Amino acid sequence: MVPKTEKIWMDGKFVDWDNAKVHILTHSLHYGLAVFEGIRCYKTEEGPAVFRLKDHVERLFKSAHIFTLKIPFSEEEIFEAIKETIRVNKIDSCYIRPIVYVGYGNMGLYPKNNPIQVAIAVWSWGAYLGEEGLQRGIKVKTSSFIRNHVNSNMSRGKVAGYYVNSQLAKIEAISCGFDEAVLLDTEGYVSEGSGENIFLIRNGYLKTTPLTSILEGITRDSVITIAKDLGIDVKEERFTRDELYISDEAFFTGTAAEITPIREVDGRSIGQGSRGPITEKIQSLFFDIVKGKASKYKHWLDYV
Ligand code: PPE
Repeated sequence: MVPKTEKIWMDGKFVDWDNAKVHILTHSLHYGLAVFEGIRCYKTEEGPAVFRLKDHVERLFKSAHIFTLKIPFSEEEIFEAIKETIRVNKIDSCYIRPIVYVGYGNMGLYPKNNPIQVAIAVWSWGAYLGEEGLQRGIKVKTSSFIRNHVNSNMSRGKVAGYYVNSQLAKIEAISCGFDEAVLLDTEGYVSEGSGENIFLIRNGYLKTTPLTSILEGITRDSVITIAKDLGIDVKEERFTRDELYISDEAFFTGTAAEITPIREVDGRSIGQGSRGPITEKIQSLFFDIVKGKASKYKHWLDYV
């Protein structure tokens, strides 16, 4: 169960957690058109700080733009509402879920006459793929489900409907005894995890999927920056599943997943079959950054 907090922001007002309800004929619930964000706020010595808040709010508005949803608030209003939701709930580390959805009104596939509504919830969310996964790495299965074609679902938009494909992959992976799925794109190259971007490391350089069939991850972008700062070469190039099999190290990135090492893919161990040294170095700097311990990256933090 999601651990409750006190209040949820709904269309400009705070509502008690238990009363944060919508009508059963809410359009998005039936047809999957809702854009959302996943953001984390970390406890730091100077109080709670949100990681790359501006970038997340911008992506929310870009997602809405792609799907022609007109958000009835400005970017500044959503930015402030997120910070206010954290303050009101007196929480110093949390996951933040803003969602823009098509409300109750007409049914049928033309959403343009329905109200566009916005909600922001926060709750405490620990390691997405387990604390042990962060330390030791996880077991991944190449999914039998293919990532949506670039002209099917608009991968640049973080839209609810995108995640039906992800859930098919995740359910299959778990039922086969794995921790997570990696999906291939329509041409057979590696795209991303069900809710994460993916990186591999070979001969000291980092490789990650180019921004074609994947979500433009903010953690992915952070890792590229961190790696370059550490003097590690980064290639944004497509790669095959067998390149993953013979990589020295691999990891997933995402707001929820943070930086989760991959220790096995389809029954083949990756490197030593545990978290690799370069992954550990990047992961450790990432956690220092989000916890406000790396002054060079303070501009990525927004104090609540
Ligand atoms: N790809 C997908 C498909 C994805 O859902 C995410 C985030 C990413 C890449 C990484 O993006 P970023 O968070 O900007 O680094 N997935 C979100 C939803 C997870 C969930 O289960 O809900 C997240 O990590 O918040």
